[in-house]
Amino acid sequence: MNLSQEIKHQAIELGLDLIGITDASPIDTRQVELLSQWLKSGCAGQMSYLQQNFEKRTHPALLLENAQSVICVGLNYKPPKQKPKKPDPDIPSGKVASYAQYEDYHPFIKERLRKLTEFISSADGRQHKFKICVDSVPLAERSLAVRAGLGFIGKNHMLINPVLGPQIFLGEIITTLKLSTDNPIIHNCSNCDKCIGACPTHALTPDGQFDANRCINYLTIEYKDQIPPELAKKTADRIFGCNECIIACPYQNNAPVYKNKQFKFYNNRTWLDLSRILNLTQQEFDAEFADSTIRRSGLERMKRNARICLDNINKSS
Ligand code: B12
Repeated sequence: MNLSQEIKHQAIELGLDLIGITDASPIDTRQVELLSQWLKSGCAGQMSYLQQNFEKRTHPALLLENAQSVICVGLNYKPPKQKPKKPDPDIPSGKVASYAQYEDYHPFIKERLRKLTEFISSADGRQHKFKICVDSVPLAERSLAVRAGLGFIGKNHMLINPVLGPQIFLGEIITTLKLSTDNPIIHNCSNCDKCIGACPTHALTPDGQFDANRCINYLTIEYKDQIPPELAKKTADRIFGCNECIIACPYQNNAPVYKNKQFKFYNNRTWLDLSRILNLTQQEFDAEFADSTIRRSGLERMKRNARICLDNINKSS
């Protein structure tokens, strides 16, 4: 086994589901252009942090001097089949998107990537530098994952692996170590456009655009103000995030459920009791969601979302 093969073997041993390697060159100019146009057109809404560090986002070597390779990994987060049923209909509840039904994926993946860097250092026996990235580092993660052969970009804008589907978290190790690289998978959605039809707010459009301002994930998690009434109506009983463009994807139907049982799935995070959320104190919220991505939206936004869900539920009954 050469070193790249050993690293791949070790990543799977550590409980990651996908691994591929690409070089540390900038992302394709067409994709740089796509990102730039997307930002200029206002599709990022209030996510002003995306405007910062544009050069770094598109060029991994600007995040680590002398970077040679990027090791890209994926963690399957398709939830278990026996999902808990919606609680008692007399207890109004809000739905949580599948990605947030688990413990926070950021520290989980980072810890495995840290162990992988230790393995690489001991296997290679030389001093190399590493930078671990999971979501929050300014880096075009999907573009690099495509280049490393982890999957293709679907019409729902997700990185889709033909076997594991779209419910995959991404992480990377940028390193000064030169490794042999993988080839991209040649694949696309063909004439399927189920995700576009499934988006409740038309955030995805047939011409391939994605407007975050209309995406329920953005509105319920990132958006700081009152959600415009016509979009608030469409969030229905979703209190945190939305899954529609993902569950509409045929690759999702055939994908296996998550394999790494160390990645903690919470039955009680699939639906949240809305009146309970409205009555939580800051201390209770912090304690309950300390290890959850739900923490990101903050208590005030969760209460705003809960009020919208209650309003929608009352109107529909
Ligand atoms: C901002 C952001 C969001 C925003 C905007 C989403 C979006 N579609 O851009 C909001 C809050 C709405 C969001 C929602 C979600 N997100 Co988010 N998000 C990000 C973040 C931080 C930046 C993404 C970004 O730069 N967007 C701008 C657009 C223009 O860039 P892009 O989508 O990455 O697209 C590039 C490639 O797709 C490529 N490309 C486009 N077309 C093609 C075609 C071909 C052939 C090729 C080769 C490449 C290519 O070019 C684009 C420009 O570089 C990344 C983490 C990161 N650092 O990258 C996570 C990330 C994309 N999100 C993730 C997840 C899980 C989600 C959600 C499922 C749950 C959630 N967190 O709310 C939803 C899914 C919504 C959706 N359908 O995209 C995962 C995606 C994993 C995957 N399998 O794709 C990431 C990678 C985080 C992670 N580390 O796992 N997210």
